[in-house]
Amino acid sequence: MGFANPVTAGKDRAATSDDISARGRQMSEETVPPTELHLQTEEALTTAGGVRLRDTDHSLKAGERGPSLLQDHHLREKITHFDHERIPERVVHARGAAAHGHFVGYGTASSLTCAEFLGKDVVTPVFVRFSTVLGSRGSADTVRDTRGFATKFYTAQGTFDLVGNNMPVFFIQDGIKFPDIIHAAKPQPDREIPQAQSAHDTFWDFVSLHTEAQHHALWNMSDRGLPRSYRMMEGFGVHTFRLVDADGATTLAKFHWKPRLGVHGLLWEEAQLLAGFDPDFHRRDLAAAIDAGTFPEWELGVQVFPDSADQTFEGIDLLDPTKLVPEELAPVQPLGRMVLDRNPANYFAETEQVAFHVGHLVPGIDVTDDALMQARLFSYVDTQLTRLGGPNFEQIPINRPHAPVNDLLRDGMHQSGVHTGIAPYLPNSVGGGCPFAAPGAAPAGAFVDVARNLPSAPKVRAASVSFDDHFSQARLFWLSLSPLEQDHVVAAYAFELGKCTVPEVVERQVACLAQIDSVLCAQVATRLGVDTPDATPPVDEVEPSPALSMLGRTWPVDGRVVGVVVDQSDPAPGIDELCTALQERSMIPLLIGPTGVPLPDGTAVMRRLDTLRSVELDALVIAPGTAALAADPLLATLLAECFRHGKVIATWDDGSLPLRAAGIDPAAAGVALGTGPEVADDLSELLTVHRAWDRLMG
Ligand code: HDE
Repeated sequence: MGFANPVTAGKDRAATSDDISARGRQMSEETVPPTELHLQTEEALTTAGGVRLRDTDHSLKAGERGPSLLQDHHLREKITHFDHERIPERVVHARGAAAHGHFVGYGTASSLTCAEFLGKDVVTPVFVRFSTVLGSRGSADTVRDTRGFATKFYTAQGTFDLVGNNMPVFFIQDGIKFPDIIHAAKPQPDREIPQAQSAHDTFWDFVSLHTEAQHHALWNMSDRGLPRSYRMMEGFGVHTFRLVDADGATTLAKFHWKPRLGVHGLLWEEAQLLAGFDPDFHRRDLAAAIDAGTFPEWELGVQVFPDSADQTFEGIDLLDPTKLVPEELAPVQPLGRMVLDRNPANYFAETEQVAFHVGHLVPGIDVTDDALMQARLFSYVDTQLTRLGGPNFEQIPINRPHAPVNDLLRDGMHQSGVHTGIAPYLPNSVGGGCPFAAPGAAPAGAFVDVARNLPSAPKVRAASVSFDDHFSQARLFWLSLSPLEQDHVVAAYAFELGKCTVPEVVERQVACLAQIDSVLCAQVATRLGVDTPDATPPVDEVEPSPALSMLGRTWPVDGRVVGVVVDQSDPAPGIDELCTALQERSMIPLLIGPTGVPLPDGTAVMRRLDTLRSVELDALVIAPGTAALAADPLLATLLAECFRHGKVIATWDDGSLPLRAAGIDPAAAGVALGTGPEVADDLSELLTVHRAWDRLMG
């Protein structure tokens, strides 16, 4: 009699008890137990101790009607394990999604750093976790927030973690303020409201009092706070790092990730709708793009600056993480390319248990004295002790270095290594003196902390006067945005401050806006119905940095989702050709119909008009044969939303009838009327700028 596993039984044949016994013998003969447990590949259900189970559906009871017996060790094991399935979520960045991939160096960094993974054609596996900052694990993806962009490079010289964000500046100049900004931004402690957003009194109370946060807050109010996709975000190391070349010469550097697909945002209304319609929008988008083979890609680059005694560049203090260096002053030099091409197999094991640490540095990359970075060097190990249950979190598979590990760390909670030898200390003689510290610095040798002379200075709790300027770069960012992006910023401030209930907080923040720009301040104040204050002292003039605007360039359309509306009752020819044309251009067609019935050729219709909103799409095509849908209010809503959100809309033949019925001008910007499925060409051309911006500008 075989073990009837309902999952596999129908596919092949049920395993026989002989098969299972043979496998059991084989496993017991293996000297090392398998490391990948519970793959659901074995036929027989077992306890955690590997003993086969006959029944996991009924407790052991005194008679069929109970009561249950304390003796039931299987019940207790199952429930106890379940009771402890959750681990503490991250204090910040709890909500995330991740992917595996690889990084290939261009070899362009050799004059800057001896880090081997940046060498020409060196391929390094990576794991990247993207995240929001404020929300809990179950919060929505599309909230207005900073996004984390953390990359683990499993290099041959050990693990390097670049734990950055999608914005180049940070709220605070010194890590000692981190608990304050996070307490202010997280839900208010009395009622734990609001979830995952900064639109509340305590956040604006803090940033209006602690004005070094104004620059980062402005980035949050811009479209950067609402990424269209993780695939379409820039990444920034934020801090200035110190690179060390093979001769020990040093350079200061800021890391940048540039997405191949460009930087794009959602509209605020889209983000809000998505929080209800698809709270997993970014998570799903990343996984779906990888499944579809349209692998997300970024180029890693650096801005470099001389390692001068004062650590400033063009008057910008490089140790102040609330400041960026405009690319016009220091261009980003490409170092290599990263591709994400594999989704995690298990969210908990990989995405949840991954532990990044800014102290994971490799030879050739060192930190600077930035007081924000210095505090992070402490925090990232400390936090894992609670979150991952002790000091052995580096042994969890996703965290294991790919370089050989030969440390002297022993024992502790969740130790999974079986260390041999009797001398886990140095110096020793009974262990042959092993392991030896590597002689000399990289490349042949070890990581060596860069020796720097410290200025003679008193021990103080203070910041340098160069940190006192809190507004000029916020102004620089504001002036660098296009008028449409500026409109979005005004609307964002008006929304957020409109949610505040304490008038003094609103007034103080509006006064801060006056220090950034009088137009910004006046527009927000007018919307809020409060007075417009003057800037005191008057604002300084600054040069804008056009590179900071997200508009004005064209980008590949890979992985863009194009809805194709069809009517299964009367499908016209050409739908197939259209979908093929979209796929050939690396876009993802999503067939939408009034019902879930497949097309006559068996092609599945993935969405019904009553289960879809425009927010899921980047563009919409109305195929021919849909004239009968012209009166369908659901299609009218879909079209109106697509139009209002500046989405590209295309039709051919009588596909334009629903468009006209919805009152949309076929001559409007971003609308393509074709004569056949070749309309995919016009559509992809229009999509290269992301949206029909002219339509949105009215
Ligand atoms: Fe973090 N940060 N952070 N942070 N951070 C964490 O580490 C912290 C800062 C960033 O996907 C925590 O493992 C302090 C700047 C990302 O797992 C924690 C300070 C930047 C992630 C922590 C900062 C970041 C974290 C939470 C001020 C951008 C998610 C759980 C000194 C350059 C990583 C954890 C992931 C996560 C502390 C400032 C980015 C608590 C104390 C600046 C992307 O250790």
